[in-house]
Amino acid sequence: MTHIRVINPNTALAMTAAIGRRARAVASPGTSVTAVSPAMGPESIESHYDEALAVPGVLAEIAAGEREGVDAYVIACFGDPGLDAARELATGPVIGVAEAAMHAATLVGRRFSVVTTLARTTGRAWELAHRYGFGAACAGVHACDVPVLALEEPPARKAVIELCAAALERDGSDVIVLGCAGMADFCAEVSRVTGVPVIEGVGAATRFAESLAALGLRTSTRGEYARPLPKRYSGLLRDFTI
Ligand code: 2AL
Repeated sequence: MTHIRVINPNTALAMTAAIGRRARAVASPGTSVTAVSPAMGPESIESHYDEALAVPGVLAEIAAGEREGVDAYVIACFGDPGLDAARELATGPVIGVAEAAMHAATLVGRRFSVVTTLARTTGRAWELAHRYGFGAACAGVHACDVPVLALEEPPARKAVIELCAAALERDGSDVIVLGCAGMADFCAEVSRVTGVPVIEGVGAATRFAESLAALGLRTSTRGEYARPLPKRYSGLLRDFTI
């Protein structure tokens, strides 16, 4: 059995449960999925401040997963918070949902449009597209201006669907990437309405994580992703001492 831990970096437990349901719905029969939220951190992530302060909780969950023998991890927030640091700590692969969604999008189309939450998060999505090598494939990043925790309310779904249709027209794109882990449930409906492949990163990252684990592939420890050097951490971070 391959054990994949899906970490929702925010502390909204209803969202963690929905993310877990989505990951389990796509996982292979030989994969067990546990979905967790950090014990500390912001209830939603929609600024650089939120993102920075979500990372210690994410790393604590990676450390806990290592003690339990988890095989691979998914970081289920579209900013991929703490991804590099998580790779330094984890033995098995760690996949971010933005990274997974953008990779998947370029396997099924030529150019993708990202539809995300608040306008202030679009810069981060662009930054990640460039970082992962998809600057040319990313045709646009569009904000529906619905905060993360309001995505569960009925008007949000309509706003996201309408924006996805408009984004395809405006960008001349052929694939939609949903830019928030809280949109995972929207995937089938957006696909039905728009007629194009719609990628939500939780499912894509879960499948990539189990594929890598099945192939026996781990993060390279040669160079940048080697284990962090032991040193003293003080104050509130003293428990992070390696
Ligand atoms: C996210 C996400 O995926 N989870 C969260 O709290 N914020 N991303 C976003 N663009 O708002």
